[in-house]
Amino acid sequence: MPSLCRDCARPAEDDRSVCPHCGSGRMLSHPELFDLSIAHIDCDAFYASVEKRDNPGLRDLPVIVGHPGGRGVVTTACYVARKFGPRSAMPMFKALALCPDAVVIPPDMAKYKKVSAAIRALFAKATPLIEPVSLDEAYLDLSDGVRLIDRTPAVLLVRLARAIERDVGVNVSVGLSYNKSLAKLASDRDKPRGFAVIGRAEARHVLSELPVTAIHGIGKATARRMAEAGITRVEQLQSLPEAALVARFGKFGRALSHLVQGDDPRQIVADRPCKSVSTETTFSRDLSALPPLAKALEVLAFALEKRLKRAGLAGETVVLKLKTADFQSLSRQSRLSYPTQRADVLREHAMHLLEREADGRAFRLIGIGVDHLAPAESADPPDLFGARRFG
Ligand code: TTP
Ligand code: MG
Repeated sequence: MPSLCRDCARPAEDDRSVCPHCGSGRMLSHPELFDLSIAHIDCDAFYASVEKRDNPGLRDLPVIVGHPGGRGVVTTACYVARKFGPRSAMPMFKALALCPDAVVIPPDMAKYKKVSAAIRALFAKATPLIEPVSLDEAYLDLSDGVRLIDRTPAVLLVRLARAIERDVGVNVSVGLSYNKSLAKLASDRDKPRGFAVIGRAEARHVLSELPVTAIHGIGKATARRMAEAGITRVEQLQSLPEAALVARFGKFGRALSHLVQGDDPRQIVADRPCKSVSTETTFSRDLSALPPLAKALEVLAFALEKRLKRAGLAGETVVLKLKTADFQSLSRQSRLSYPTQRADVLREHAMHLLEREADGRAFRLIGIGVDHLAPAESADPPDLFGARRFG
C-alpha cells in the first residue's frame, strides 16, 4: 500500500509504521494515497495557536480566546483547554466553570488576518486554485495541470503542512480526497496535526457511519426535520431513492442523493485572483537554438492555458522567463490590449520576446506566465477573434 512519511515527506516502499528514511513514526498509508488531489486544510485551534506562537510561555497551558467578562463567548479553545470541555461559541462563564485555570485572551483579528495571509501565500506556491472558506481554512485543487509543483498531491500537502508549521508557526490538519465534501470531512477526522484520506473505494462506507449533520448543507433545522422523520444517520439517507429524497426535501433532495453516495459536483473556485500564474521547465541539457526553445514555449503555453481555464482566470500581461546556463534570470513582458487565456495568443506574444533574447546564449530554463489577472469572463473578446484561432 502506498505510504508516506509525514515528517520527511518521503514515500516508503510498503506499509510501514516507522519511516525507513528518518525514523519518524508519523506514517501515512492509504491504497489511494497517490491518486487523490482535492484537499481541505484547516488550522488547529486557530486563534489560540497564534496566541501560543506569540507567547511560548502559554504552550502547555489551557488557553481560551474570547472576550472575558460575563457576556463574552469563546471564539476558540486550545486543545489543552478542550480536554476540560470548553468549545467555540460557549458562554465564557460556562467555559471558565469547566476550566477555571484557563488563560483568557481577547481576540486580535488584525493579527489573525496577517497569519491567514501568510498561510495563503504558502498555499499559492502549491496551486493557483485555492478557495478560502474562512481565515483558517481553504480548499486546494492539486490536480494534474493545476498544481504548480511536479509532485504528487499527498507529498505536496505533507510539505505544505510542514512549511506552515515551520514558517508561520501554527499547525494545520489536512484532508485529502476526490471532492470538496469528503476533503472537508477528512480534515476534521484526525485533528490536531492531522492528515486523513478518504478514497473512492471507502467513501460510501465512511459516510454511512456518520450522523446526517456530516453532510454539506444539512444544518440544525434540516437535521431536526430529519430526526422527526426518524432519520439521524447518513446510512438511512443512502438507502432512500432519489425520488423519495426529492419528495421529502424538495430541490435539495437531488443534491442530497448524490452527496450521501460520496458524489459532490462542486468545483473549487478561486475567489481571489493571485497576482500571477506561470509555468516553466528546466531542460535536461542547456539549449541555445531558437527552434527547440520555441517548441518548449509552445508546450508551456498550452499548459498555461489549461491552468488559467481551471482557475477561471485570464492574464493581460504575458511574461517570458529565461535562465541562462550561468544561472542569470531574465524576465521580459508584453502587455496585451485585453486579458487572454488562449495558448496561441500567449505563445505568439512570448515568441516575440523570445526572438529578441535567443541570440546564441545557452539557456537552462524557460517559463511563461501571465500578470494583471482578470476573471475568465473578460478574456479574449470574441469581436477581436471571431471563431478564428491562430495556428
Ligand atoms: P474553526 O476552524 O472552526 O476552529 P479552530 O481552528 O479554533 O479549531 P479546530 O482545530 O477544530 O479547527 O474556526 C477557526 C477560527 O474561527 C477559530 O480559531 C476562532 C473562530 N471562530 C469563532 O470566532 N467562533 C466560532 O464559533 C468558531 C467555530 C470559530
Ligand atoms: Mg480550524
